[in-house]
Amino acid sequence: ATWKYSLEEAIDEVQGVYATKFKEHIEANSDHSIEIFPFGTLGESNDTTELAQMGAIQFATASPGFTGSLIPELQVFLLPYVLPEDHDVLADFYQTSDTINEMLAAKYEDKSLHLVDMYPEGEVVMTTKEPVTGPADLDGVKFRVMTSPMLIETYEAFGATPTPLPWGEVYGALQTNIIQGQENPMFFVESTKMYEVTDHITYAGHNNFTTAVVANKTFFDGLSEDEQALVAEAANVAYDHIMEYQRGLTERSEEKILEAKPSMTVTVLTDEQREPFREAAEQVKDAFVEEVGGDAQAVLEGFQEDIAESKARVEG
Ligand code: 6CS
Repeated sequence: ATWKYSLEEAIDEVQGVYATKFKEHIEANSDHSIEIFPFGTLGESNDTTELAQMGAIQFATASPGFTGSLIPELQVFLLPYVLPEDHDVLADFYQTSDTINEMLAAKYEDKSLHLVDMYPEGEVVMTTKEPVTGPADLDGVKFRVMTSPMLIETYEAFGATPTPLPWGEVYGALQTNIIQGQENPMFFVESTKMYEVTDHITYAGHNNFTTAVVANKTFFDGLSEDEQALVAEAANVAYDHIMEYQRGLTERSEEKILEAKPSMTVTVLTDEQREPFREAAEQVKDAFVEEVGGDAQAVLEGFQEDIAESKARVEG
């Protein structure tokens, strides 16, 4: 059969590189083929997630920045200063975390989705029209966030005026000054030319962009055991590939941006400058536990334990 697989990004961006590897593995080892639908061909992320829930497509890339509205506990990925910064610790964490692969995976099943894989896409940086060295600089800045409520909570705590928008509206909104800032990994700032409509890049070290690959649950449950194992194996191969692919990607993307626009400023906040953002993060974690309720606290605690274990494994 031909399986349809949607992306929130272009084919040569991180999600597309992952999907291409996944497709190659499935096609080399079965009679199935995969048709990839890059961003813009089937709608915004919320549309493609719905298509996957309905079974109109078999696979979708669905980032928690959007699906946190559907499965509130997923917003743990959006909390500032929770995920580790080290590449190898991150690589270990997504693959070994029981909180992700059991607790959160079960929540996708309740929404007619099967969690195939989750992976990080790179440290998130802020790009703005004015320089940012602390929360005071975000005062009055309409800052675009993805649509999950905890991102609104985060940027409120960071001192900005958060403005949730689907991805397709961001470039135009910056161009027309409806918003004055947004956050994304460096590769995406480069590939989508965010540097054309903002002038300053700031690293605050507050998060890494997480995405998820999901399958329609009825479709996945209907596959044979061998086919299910093949999907899991393709995801493993694609995961290893995308983690290797991302080594040095942030630095290379930064160089390309500075070549295209030498006047762009890039600021890595010092530990001291990060302190007020770290303090603000505490109230966002409290809000996550209180407002999301349910398993939110267990998920956050599970995350912290799983991350500590990954750190010990990688650094030990
Ligand atoms: O900011 C966004 O909405 C987009 N950012 C990335 C890195 N991928 C897809 C997503 O839609």
